[in-house]
Amino acid sequence: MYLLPIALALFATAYAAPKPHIHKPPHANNTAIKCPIIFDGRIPRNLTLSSFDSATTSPYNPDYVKGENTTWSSILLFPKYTAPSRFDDVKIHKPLEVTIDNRSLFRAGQNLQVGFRRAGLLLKDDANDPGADASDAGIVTFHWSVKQDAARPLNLSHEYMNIWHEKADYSGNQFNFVGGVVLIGDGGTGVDTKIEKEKWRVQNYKNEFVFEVPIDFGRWQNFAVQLDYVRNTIQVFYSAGKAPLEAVTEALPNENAGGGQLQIGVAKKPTETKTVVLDGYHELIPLRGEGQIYGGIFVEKSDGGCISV
Ligand SMILES: *[C@@H]1O[C@H](CO)[C@@H](O)[C@H](O)[C@H]1NC(C)=O
Ligand SMILES: *[C@@H]1O[C@H](CO)[C@@H](O)[C@H](O)[C@H]1NC(C)=O
Ligand SMILES: *[C@@H]1O[C@H](CO)[C@@H](O)[C@H](O)[C@H]1NC(C)=O
Ligand SMILES: *[C@@H]1O[C@H](CO)[C@@H](O)[C@H](O)[C@H]1NC(C)=O
Ligand SMILES: CC(=O)N[C@H]1CO[C@H](CO)[C@@H](O)[C@@H]1O
Repeated sequence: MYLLPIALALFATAYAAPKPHIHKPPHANNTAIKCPIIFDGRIPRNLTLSSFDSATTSPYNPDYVKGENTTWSSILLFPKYTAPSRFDDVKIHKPLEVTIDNRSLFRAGQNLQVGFRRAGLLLKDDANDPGADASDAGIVTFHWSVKQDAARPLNLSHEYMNIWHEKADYSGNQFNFVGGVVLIGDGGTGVDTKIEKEKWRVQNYKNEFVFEVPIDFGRWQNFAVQLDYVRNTIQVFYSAGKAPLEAVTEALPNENAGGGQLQIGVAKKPTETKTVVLDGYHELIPLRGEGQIYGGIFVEKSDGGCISV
């Protein structure tokens, strides 16, 4: 077992906190989205891969969180045969795939952090400082949809932490969205069985599983996590395919303080590890060899109980 807070803190040193500027929320009501959008991470159809290398054209921060000497245009893909997800407007948006390979490495000082492979998108206007943007106050719902790429499968014998909201001081996360065999030190069993590994799970701030569902290798799976910063609760919503989301937990007690940023992408942890960050086993991943397809990424204002389902 390793000490989780240390592991997470080191994990976070993969990048320095960016200082984005705050825009007015965009407006889009031609989908199932019904509440004011704080951040829109959906991908306009006219974006090219190189759009993600520039802050003027990318919905995401072009500089973080990616391996040394790589560009987003060499990490991302547009899946050719994947229809847009529930909260994407088929006329306007398209899916995006985040990939990892052996370039997905970070350095802390002199040390290469060989324990994990990561490519992580940050919404361009999502400031790290607590209270610096509207996604850290009131009631906020974080939405994303995932689909699996049969040509670039994740190796679910490993733990994948693909979405999380990380506190501004990197001392912990308000929630995580994880797949695969979750390491013992992260609240999992570490047991590599088919049932155990082929699951998505949402973890609360203590890494306790509050929701789990089998990974669907055919359809989109749509997730939403609602944080109530006033009452300090977390509630999870879910659906598969085009179906409306349903609440799959109550509003459960959680520790939501600390601000921070939504992290979106692929973070593959090692097996046979003590530190997660600096040691452990990884097989060699071919160039863009593993991928996670995303759609419908947005953050909405849920004050007064508003939620898009
Ligand atoms: C995509 O289209 C929008 C709306 O027409 C336009 O504002 C934007 O500049 C275009 N982006 C690119 C990268 O062409
Ligand atoms: C990135 O490029 C620098 C300069 O060429 C090189 O020293 C470094 O080893 C490269 N990093 C990786 C992970 O390949
Ligand atoms: C990644 O693997 C390729 C061979 O597939 C190798 O040429 C390259 O040096 C490796 N890069 C790193 C950063 O390990
Ligand atoms: C998947 O990961 C396990 C655990 O690290 C490893 O033993 C296995 O070889 C990997 N599978 C592939 C196809 O790389
Ligand atoms: C982003 C946006 O314009 N949201 C609006 C969508 O429509 C509902 C009412 O149906 C408004 O309350 C939202 O502000």
